[in-house]
Amino acid sequence: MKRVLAINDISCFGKCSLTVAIPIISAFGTEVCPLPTSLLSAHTGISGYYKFDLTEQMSKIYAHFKELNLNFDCVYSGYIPSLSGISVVSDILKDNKGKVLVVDPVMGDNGEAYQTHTFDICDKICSLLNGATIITPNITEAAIILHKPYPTNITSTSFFNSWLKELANLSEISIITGILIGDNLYNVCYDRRSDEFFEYQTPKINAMVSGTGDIFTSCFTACFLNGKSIYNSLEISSLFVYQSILKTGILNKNILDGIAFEPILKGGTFIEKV
Ligand code: PXL
Repeated sequence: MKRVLAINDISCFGKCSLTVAIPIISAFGTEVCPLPTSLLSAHTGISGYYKFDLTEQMSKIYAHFKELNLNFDCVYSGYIPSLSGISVVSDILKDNKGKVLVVDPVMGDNGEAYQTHTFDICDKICSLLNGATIITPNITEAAIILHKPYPTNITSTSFFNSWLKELANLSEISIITGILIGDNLYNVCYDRRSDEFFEYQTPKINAMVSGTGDIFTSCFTACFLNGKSIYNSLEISSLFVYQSILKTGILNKNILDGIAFEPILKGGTFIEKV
């Protein structure tokens, strides 16, 4: 069985980060060892959230993993809200050189950094990307990483080809998620190893819901680790997000309830089909 070290926060309500990564990766028959960066009552899009940083605990937990000689096939890192936490994650990534390193540079969305993500934190998160296997920024995060203005009025995914290639100076496989063009949502990808571009589109749905990036990257990571091609991994992950958003519209009257990915995961039928 493959084993993933999933470094991300626990948001107790709101469905993102570890509460998404653990079930999705597990549904692919892959073990997940969570390493929580922080504990929140709810994700930061929900006002009044309580947050507790777990950097100190992260170091102690990883030290015990080392004592146990645990081996990870993959390290997947996501939301890290403190400079000291990012330093710990940087050391863990270095300690796992040669393994599949997936870095989702969670920093912001819709052209803005998250409340918790100061300039210094964003700068340090960018330093985690160098030497990764896969990186999965959204457009906002890609613009921060590449020091480019947030683009508006995009008419073709080819606009992002140069961005993907620049991102691939840092990582073997670069992906930009959540590109809205006309009535479609695209995820685009460049594989430096084969010098190939890939993209997958799904119809746009008018619902802004948190956690879609975490679903995408968790699903892509599990697909990739289990030997699926880049295109197939992109297809499965994009469809997973699309179907979850569709279900969200049907099931949740209150958008605060978060994305309805569980019915898609239920019984593993989605994953078996694809
Ligand atoms: O889905 C990204 C994410 C992860 N973790 C926390 C967040 C967010 C986005 O808002 O607030 C705590």
